[in-house]
Amino acid sequence: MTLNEILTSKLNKEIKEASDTEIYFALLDYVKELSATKKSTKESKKKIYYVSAEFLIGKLLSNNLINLGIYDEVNKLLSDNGKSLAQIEEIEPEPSLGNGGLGRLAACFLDSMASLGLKGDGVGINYHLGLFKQEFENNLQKETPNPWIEDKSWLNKTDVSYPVEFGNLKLNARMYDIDVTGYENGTNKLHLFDVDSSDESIVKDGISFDKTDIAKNITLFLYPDDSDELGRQLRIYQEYFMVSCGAQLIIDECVNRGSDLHDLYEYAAVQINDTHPTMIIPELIRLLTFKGISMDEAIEITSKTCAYTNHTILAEALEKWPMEYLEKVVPSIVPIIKELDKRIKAKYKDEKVAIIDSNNTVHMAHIDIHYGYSVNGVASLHTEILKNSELNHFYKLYPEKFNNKTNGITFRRWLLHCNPALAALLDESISTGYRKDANELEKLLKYIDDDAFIEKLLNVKRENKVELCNYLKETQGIVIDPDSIFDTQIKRLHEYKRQQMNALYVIRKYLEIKAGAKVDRPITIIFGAKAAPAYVIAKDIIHLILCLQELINNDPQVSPYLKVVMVENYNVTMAGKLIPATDISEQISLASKEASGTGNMKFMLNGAVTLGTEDGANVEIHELVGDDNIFIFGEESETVIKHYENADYVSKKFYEEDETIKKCVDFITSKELLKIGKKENLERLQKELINKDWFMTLLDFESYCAKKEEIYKAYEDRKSFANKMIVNIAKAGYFSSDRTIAEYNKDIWRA
Ligand code: 26Q
Repeated sequence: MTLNEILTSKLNKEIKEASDTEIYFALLDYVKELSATKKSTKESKKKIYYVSAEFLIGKLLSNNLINLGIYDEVNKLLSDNGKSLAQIEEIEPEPSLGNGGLGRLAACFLDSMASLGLKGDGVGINYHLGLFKQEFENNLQKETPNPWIEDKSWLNKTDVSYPVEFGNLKLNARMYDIDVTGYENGTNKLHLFDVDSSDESIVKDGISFDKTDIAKNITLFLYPDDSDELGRQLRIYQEYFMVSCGAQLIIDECVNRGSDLHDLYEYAAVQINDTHPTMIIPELIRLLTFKGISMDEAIEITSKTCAYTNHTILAEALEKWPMEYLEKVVPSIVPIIKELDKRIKAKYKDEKVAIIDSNNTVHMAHIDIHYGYSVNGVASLHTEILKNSELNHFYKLYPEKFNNKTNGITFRRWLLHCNPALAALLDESISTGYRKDANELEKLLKYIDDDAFIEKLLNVKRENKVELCNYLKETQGIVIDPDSIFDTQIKRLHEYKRQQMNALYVIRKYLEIKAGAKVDRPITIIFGAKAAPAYVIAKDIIHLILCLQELINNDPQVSPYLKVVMVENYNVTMAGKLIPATDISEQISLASKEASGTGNMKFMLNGAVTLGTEDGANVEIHELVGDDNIFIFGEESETVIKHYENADYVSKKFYEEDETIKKCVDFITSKELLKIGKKENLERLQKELINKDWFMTLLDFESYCAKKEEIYKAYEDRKSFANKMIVNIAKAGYFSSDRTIAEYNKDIWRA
């Protein structure tokens, strides 16, 4: 049957006659049927289980069409019938099953495992409402639920179900599967666990709900507000729910494939994505002993099966649970955690490596490190910091376990799908080999100084900017100039990522323009960020940015030269629109704090030039592109770490001694901003910057502003800037998640 015949028969009418929604559901159906037929190019005894509380998969239709090799055909068929695939994509809801980097990484990894033909499935939770949807009201963030599951969706309901026992209740879990299509390869699965008793109607007034009714709420939200005790306990319910189902699934599948469980590690590799799935270690041990295996052997088998990835060194993000919570919520694994702790205490006297500390708090990462066979960081600087400072005590015990796996991104989504114009230019310039082997992008280097190519590349960028302008005008009513510089910072709102530093630059520029300074070319500074609902200062930073947006964009003296855009509800879909249109990629975290970053890689691949600190994977980008093709500023991680050790950074000194800094910080509570914004929020933020500034914004502010002026100036030499874009694209091959996954497989999984 031709594609036309298939769709027509599913629609029961001609494509021309069908609505976009009908076509979306017909395609959904067809993609599911087709993906079920795809077999992997490889066979192996071992299967990888990537266990993660987050899978930020984004919309799937186009991604699947690309991976199945039918994108062009579908696109053409639809446009021949007067329909637009882009329009149809708008109908698909975005599942927001992740917060940011860690969840998006898990999604890229699933894509790469399938694309490399590895047997590797995801295990997670089927959150009905995922992460909240962000709305702006009175220049403040407001959270609302984001339902994404429709009668027909990418989820396939299965008959697989497992009992999960908590202290005070027993739930019956059901498995739902989403197909993960490989690029010209087989299909893997993302297994998402859920309960039939889940009840969205308990959500009232924004995103608040009864936190005690576990049977109804356990799969409602991703990381519910954990500012209170019940929220934290709900997180433990969720985590155990996920890993108990995962462990039961793994054992069932391995037995079906021939394991006698004594050899489980030959059939399964379990990757623990940050500490959230840590309880899979005691749970596997519990289930193995239940099957008659001795405690000693169960511990050994589990240790040879599980590997741990660390994504953060921020103290507040390292999970520690009071023993009394675990006793209440997950009593069946408490004796095992105590046994694991006892064995460590017998071997090592150092309190710092204990699983249960003297306050009776359980350190989840310590379980992973002692009882997993691999510990990896996500960029070289990050891994070095883990080895030499954060986890140094463990590194001394187990140097052989530590390894680095620099993050990566899937080029299927972050180039082929989001930037078809650039992909087409690459196809015609270096042919299509880069689609399978990202290193072939290096062939682009021969176009340096090639005027004809440069013109085409700049045209692609301009077209993408125009497209974004149209989109922002339609959806948010914001008018921006495609000939301005698009300078973009999109990521979760966190003080260490320093959106506040960028906002202070905006103030500085505004004041300069007000004072009569000339700007050669208009600048558009774009932000996109969600703040955790309970993170007060992060929400104050959003408030400041929104107030600046209102002030500046409505000031006729300034807005022709400077515009601020804060996009609402920043998500994967929005990232796909912003990244191809960006000239300057803001990666300005305080050195040592951003484990890796992956947005930095997406921007680079799409021909944006980085303005950044020597942090996370920026360091590796810098090494690859060289000094001329990146704009680096700020103190380096060693200096920063020393400041923390010596506790000698005093932001107030910078505020008092630097006139420009003082002016910019003072402006936060100027009469202009107070007219627009809320005094309480703006004052709180200002005080925080003057009296604490934990992430040293004022320390780097001068060098940031100077570099920003330098990159804006460099932009004016269009040819030389285009050469920088070329080098960035050409060197991005290293950051393909296919490379990352190949390394995980070679060094850790060995599947
Ligand atoms: C922990 C305890 C209690 C409540 C919440 C959490 C929690 C939730 C989410 C801790 C961490 C996260 C997410 C972390 C994350 O996204 N880290 C990012 O991971 C990316 C992929 O490796 C890196 O590129 C980023 O640098 C890192 O910030």
